[in-house]
Amino acid sequence: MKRIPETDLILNADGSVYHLNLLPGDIADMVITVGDPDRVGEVSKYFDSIELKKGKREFITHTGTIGNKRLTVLSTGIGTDNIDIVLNELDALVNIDLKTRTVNTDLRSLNITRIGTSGAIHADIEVGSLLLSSAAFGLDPLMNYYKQALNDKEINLLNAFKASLPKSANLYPHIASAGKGLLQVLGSDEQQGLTITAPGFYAPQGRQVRAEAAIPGLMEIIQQFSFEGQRITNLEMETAGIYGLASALGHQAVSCNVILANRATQVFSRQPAKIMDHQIGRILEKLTVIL
Ligand code: R1P
Repeated sequence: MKRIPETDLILNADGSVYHLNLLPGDIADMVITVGDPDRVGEVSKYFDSIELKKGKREFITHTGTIGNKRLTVLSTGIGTDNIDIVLNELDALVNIDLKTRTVNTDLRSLNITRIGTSGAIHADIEVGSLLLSSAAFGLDPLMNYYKQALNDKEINLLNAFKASLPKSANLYPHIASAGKGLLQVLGSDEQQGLTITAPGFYAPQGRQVRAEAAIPGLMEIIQQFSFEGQRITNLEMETAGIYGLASALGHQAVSCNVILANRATQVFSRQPAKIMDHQIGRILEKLTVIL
């Protein structure tokens, strides 16, 4: 069996994966990712017990239980460059024998739920609400480096999105979808939509502060996009990478966007921490039912 070289999968002296600093037994099959390292404790405060707290750089991990269900919450920091690290190292923890450096014959599938913040782009999507991404368009480059197996629905949606972009924009979008089973459980009664994952916060999300934007009208273009009754609902910075790599590696992922801003009405939440706490509680309740 093919041995993965030391420089392709780097391990620390204690055998833990390089960036996450975790050993195989440290994570549960139910993983919650958050962007902000401070949000890890905001999730794990709902755990009945915490068995492990580890971290390195922006990657903070708590593993514990709610009732007799085991779950892990870990921070990814911002952006899909970090998602590349997090998803590959999480997968290595469950699907690679780190001693022999070979891929296990029985592959495990993780349930990965992102609890992140996001901005809505239509006036009718309320600040404070939760929105689950049924699929995401990545304007970031991550999935241009991995082979994807897209279905016809995804190909048609991606082609329609590409056609809506101005030729001069020089964008190479990709698409990836939520894990069907997990989306059904978490999202059957929740607001859903198409998410854009941007490679930045300001001009890449159509914001104008001081530096001049190279793609004028980016916000209007994505607001106007519509394909077979589907519209783009929100912007953030991780979902397309999580969905793309989860699909490529055989994991289920759903991105739960807590809407803190509405870009159409230009409103930002007055109580972001309270809203986040409320939505964390709701999501955990659903996850512990399905665990
Ligand atoms: C930008 O402020 C960050 O907030 C959103 C974006 O995706 C980006 O990571 O998510 P988090 O609040 O989970 O970090």
